[in-house]
Amino acid sequence: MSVERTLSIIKPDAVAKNVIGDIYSRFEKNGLRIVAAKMQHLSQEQAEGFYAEHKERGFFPDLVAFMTSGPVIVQVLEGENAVKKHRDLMGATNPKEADKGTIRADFAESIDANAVHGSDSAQSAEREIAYFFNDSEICPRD
Ligand code: RTP
Ligand code: MG
Repeated sequence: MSVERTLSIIKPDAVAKNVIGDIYSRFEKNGLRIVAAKMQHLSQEQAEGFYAEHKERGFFPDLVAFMTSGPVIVQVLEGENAVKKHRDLMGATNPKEADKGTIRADFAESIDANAVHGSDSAQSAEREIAYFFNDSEICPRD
């Protein structure tokens, strides 16, 4: 197994619900370390750039409006198989389809307001981490 990094976002709905600590606790209990973190209210340009891969999709305007509707917490998680482990903890995109005990099953209301984002591959993680953090803002842990 390899130690990887992945980019995680706690979306505006979960920040508003005051469940940041619960979500962080799930990461830590499952062997993921937070090696960078910040709270930010994304601008329209930041949200559009981050989700650029979806810009031709019908849901894109709603996605950007939602992601700019309130502050988010962005973090880099580090651990063995971090990309997949994090996606497994998140659950399916649509909370109605998410497995019991996942973050989206427990906290998400809808496919739009679905509590968290996670990189979907090592390649996406590299791009997404660089989108939000400089090297000097990432603090690897032993
Ligand atoms: P994310 O990127 O936020 O971690 O979510 P994901 O990989 O599970 O899903 P993705 O396909 O990348 O879609 C990004 C976000 O767009 C919204 N979405 N809406 N109405 C729809 O059919 C639809 N499909 C996707 C979701 O909020 C999803 O998280
Ligand atoms: Mg995605």
